[in-house]
Amino acid sequence: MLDVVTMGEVMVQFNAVSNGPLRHVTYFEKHAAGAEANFAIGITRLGFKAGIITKIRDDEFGRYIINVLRSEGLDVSRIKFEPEAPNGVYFIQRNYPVPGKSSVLYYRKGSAASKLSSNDLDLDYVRNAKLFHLTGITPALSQSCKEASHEALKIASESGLTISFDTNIRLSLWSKDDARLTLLSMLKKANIVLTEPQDGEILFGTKNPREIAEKILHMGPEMVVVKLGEDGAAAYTKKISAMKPAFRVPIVDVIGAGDAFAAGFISSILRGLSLEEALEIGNAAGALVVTVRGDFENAPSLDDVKKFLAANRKEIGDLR
Ligand code: KDG
Repeated sequence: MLDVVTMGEVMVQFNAVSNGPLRHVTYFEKHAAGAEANFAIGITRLGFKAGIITKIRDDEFGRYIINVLRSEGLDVSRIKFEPEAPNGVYFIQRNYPVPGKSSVLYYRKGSAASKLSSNDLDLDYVRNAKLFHLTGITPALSQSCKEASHEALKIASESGLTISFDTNIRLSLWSKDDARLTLLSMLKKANIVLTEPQDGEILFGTKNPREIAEKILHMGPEMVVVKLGEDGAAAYTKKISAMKPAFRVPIVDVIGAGDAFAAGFISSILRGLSLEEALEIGNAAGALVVTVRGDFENAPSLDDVKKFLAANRKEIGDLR
């Protein structure tokens, strides 16, 4: 039985080897990535069993993606093949025009994963897990992906799974209005919501972490985390809140940090750790990921987290 099931697109990522505008980049490094897969790999490395529902085309890139997921220990048995549509790819430009930031250029419209529909959902596969994780990227991919997302959330909620939802609004995939309408209806079903100030502004008209958290807690979820990038992260329940600063590390590529954070935070909550401990472990996972190219390659094991925290002289109790 799986601990975690997620659903989303896994793409081939071409990450610029040198910094600067893509028109001047000659070499790219190949990776497999996607917010939900990054999360699933992150939480697998932290000791949980995870599987992903997606669609890929069975070609060289598709085989590469499956090999990566399988070698990371993910359950790939619910990945379906899509004969017609291509696998999504994207390029990453690093440290330009804002040093310390990366930007993405997608080639994914009409991709194999965007063909995912409710018919591709193995309902028992979802029902039998403990946690279902979704992000705002999957419902943005197509109408059929939006319907499949609603359906998966419904099944997970009716079956009593814990649902974690990362708003992850990508405005190159849909409009602000579509994102707001869709995500507000989805967030109600979640137990743990992860978000960030820019998404809060789109959803609730405020970038203030506490105000965002209050709005979401009012809708039903029990826990809200606001990711604050280089300022760390804050977590809220109706009764308590906590805030932890980010660790200072050399930044190579920030893409994937939020997913690693989510894996670190949620795995810690599943283990029964406190909000402070969960935030610190999430921050550690996010910090490690930004020091290399690729979204999950530096996602830590529990042992690596302990070593990282010890080296960074942060105090933490036993990682249960
Ligand atoms: O969170 C990282 C993702 O944004 C990146 O891997 C690409 O999945 C991706 C997306 O859709 O933006």
